Amino acid sequence: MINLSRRRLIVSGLAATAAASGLAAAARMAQTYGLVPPDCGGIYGLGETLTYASQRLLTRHSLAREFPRSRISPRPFPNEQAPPTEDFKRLQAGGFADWRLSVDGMVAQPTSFSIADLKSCPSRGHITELTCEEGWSYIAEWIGAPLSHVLNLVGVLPQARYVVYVSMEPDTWDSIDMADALHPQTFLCYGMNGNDLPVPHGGPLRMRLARQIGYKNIKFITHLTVTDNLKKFGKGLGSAAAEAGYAWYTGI
Ligand SMILES: Nc1nc2c(c(=O)[nH]1)N[C@H]1C(S)=C(S)[C@@H](COP(=O)(O)O)O[C@H]1N2
Ligand SMILES: [Mo]
Repeated sequence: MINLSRRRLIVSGLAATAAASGLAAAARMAQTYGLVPPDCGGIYGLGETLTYASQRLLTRHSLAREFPRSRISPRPFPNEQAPPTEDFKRLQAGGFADWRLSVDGMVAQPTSFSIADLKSCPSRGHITELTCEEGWSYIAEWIGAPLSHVLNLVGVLPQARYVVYVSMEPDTWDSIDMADALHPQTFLCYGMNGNDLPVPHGGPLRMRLARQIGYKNIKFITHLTVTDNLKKFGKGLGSAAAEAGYAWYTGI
């Protein structure tokens, strides 16, 4: 763990290096400190690296803005959705009693959780804004089990660096680093505005992280894998979105 003054030094080093000797040298410096995002190889690679590295060094522990209840949007807006698969319809018909979230990878004890199991964990809630990259946003109260709590239950190994989360929706997955995974505003969300999470919003279970943009909040999640290396997943860019040209890290 690096302390704050050291962080400041690295950040000013990154900025000074970017100014004096070009972005490539700054990116090399970020690499030295393990702050290179998995999608850094694309056209925006150097910019991605600088955004991610400076955010991680300066604002790792900051909280996203929370709102009073009076600001909850009267009409939250679920985005367009692929038709549900037969498997999903079967689980929905059973009231999601058979829904399972399996957690594996670099953990001491791979475990599978029902929604009831997750509801019996200490709950965390916040009233925050969900912002879509397409320009709309709304404020809602979200509630769920802190991802940090679930990770503690399964015993994350010390070498772990990322959590990959996979939707029941085909080809829909993403990942976050440990700083976001253990962040107090990151949780496995099963409730919204006082009710169970509605299916259009990802019910029975979605990832909810307040420090990143809407598309990182994957709906219908059934599987988490803890890993030290994102190269092993898909095309190695850290998410299906990154494979489609969107940024892997979308800090707000
Ligand atoms: N499984 C799944 N998760 C998803 C999406 C999706 O299409 N499928 N869309 C993402 C995008 S682009 C946004 S902006 C948010 C929107 O959340 P909402 O539909 O609850 O408003 O969900 C994200 N999670
Ligand atoms: Mo979005």
